[in-house]
Amino acid sequence: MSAMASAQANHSPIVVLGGRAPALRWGQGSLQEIDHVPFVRPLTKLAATPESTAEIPALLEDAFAAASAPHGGPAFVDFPLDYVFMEAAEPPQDEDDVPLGAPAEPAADGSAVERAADLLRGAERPVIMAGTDLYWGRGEQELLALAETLRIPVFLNGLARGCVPADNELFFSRARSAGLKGADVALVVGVPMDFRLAFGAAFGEDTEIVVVDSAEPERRHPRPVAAECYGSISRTLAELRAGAGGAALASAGWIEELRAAETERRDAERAEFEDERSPLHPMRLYAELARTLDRAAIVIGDGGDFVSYAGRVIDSYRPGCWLDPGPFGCLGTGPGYALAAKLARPERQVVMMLGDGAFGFSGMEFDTLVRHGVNVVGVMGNNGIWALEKHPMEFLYGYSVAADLRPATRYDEVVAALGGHGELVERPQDVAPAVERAFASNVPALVNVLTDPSVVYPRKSNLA
Ligand SMILES: Cc1ncc(C[n+]2csc(CCOP(=O)(O)OP(=O)(O)O)c2C)c(N)n1
Ligand SMILES: [Mg+2]
Repeated sequence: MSAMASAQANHSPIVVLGGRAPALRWGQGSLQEIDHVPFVRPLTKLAATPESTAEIPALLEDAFAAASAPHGGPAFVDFPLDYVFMEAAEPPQDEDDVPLGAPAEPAADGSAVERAADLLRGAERPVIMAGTDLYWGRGEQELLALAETLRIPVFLNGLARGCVPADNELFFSRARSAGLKGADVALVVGVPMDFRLAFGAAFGEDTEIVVVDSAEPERRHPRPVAAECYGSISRTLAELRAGAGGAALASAGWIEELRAAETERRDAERAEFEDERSPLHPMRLYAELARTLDRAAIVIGDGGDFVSYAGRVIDSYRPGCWLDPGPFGCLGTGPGYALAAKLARPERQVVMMLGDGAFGFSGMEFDTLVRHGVNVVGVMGNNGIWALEKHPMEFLYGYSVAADLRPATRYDEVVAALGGHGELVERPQDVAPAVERAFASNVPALVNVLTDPSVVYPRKSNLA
């Protein structure tokens, strides 16, 4: 159910198949006789049980269609044991069937797109803030074309990270608050104005908001918006590019201003990247790690503050290269994501950034990785605490409860005992060589890096 809730919040199209006590004996007390459907219904776009063997194929087609229609999400079907062992005729094949996972997407309303294009044409401080549905809508090429043709700075979150390469001159991350606050027109693409965008307050009071998404929003927008374009994201972006004049806006000064802010923030981080302490500052760990990652590395985050740091400083260059728990924020997703990512892209580096707390939720999945020979490298920021819980408690109450783990626990030895490769790292200069050895080990690996529990993450986001 946690996986389904995470998929719901991330708009991940997945179909979950369940077993179920036999229909023939329903109500008589079979083993595990429980109706799953009402439990999972609030988490899914479709949750159903077939009423006969013959119904199974059509119901599964419905489940795949529901899961992949925008906004994507989970669907659930469970199968009564007796129906699975019975037979039914093959249903006739429908010639017009759309292939699974590729529903035809309608175009957005033309007058809304026109209104949006008009706003853009007059913009001098435009920004693009794009998120997860851009990725699912395969809109990255049109986004890049729009940004580069009109000269619009781009900020990305969620699964959209990497849809504009981190070294593109129009990509910004550290300048985000200046960029969103100072924008005259903001294209908000494939991302809801939820807590990650301060419920709309991340933008300036006078910023004109243009919403572009694959489908109507699930929640009301928290502030008035100037235009709403729902339909094929890539088509809308192409139409906006043409409609706004197909040439550079008067944004050169604005881009320069944001680049200066970006550079200033990056320069200010340098001291932390070079921090010499042992146990390590998490930022130093990421600086060291950056030496060993390929451009196409898939980085997965599972943890608290350790992953917040990763989200700030890890650069993505291709779509699908950054996976984190997303807005549902459920710990323990890392090993499952890593297993799937490495199976799908065996030639790529797949690296899991793990908090020691997160390891407690699904660290045993290293056993799964070992048994299936899936060579994922975990890099742990082991600070001996649940920092994201402990530090806020100390700030609010002056003390903390139940947020301490055992200091310097040898999770690397746990992974070695399960048949993987494990290393303990206590000094900054030992990180990169240990990660190199982990990649070379050809088994699932954990580099257990001791990090400083006194480092408090500079948190200011409004979660609630
Ligand atoms: C399943 C689940 N349980 C509890 C939480 C609340 N929670 C958020 S962060 C965190 C601690 C994470 O600790 P760790 O992975 O060590 O990261 P750190 O903050 O220490 O860097 C907890 C318990 C959660 N997000 N998900
Ligand atoms: Mg921790």
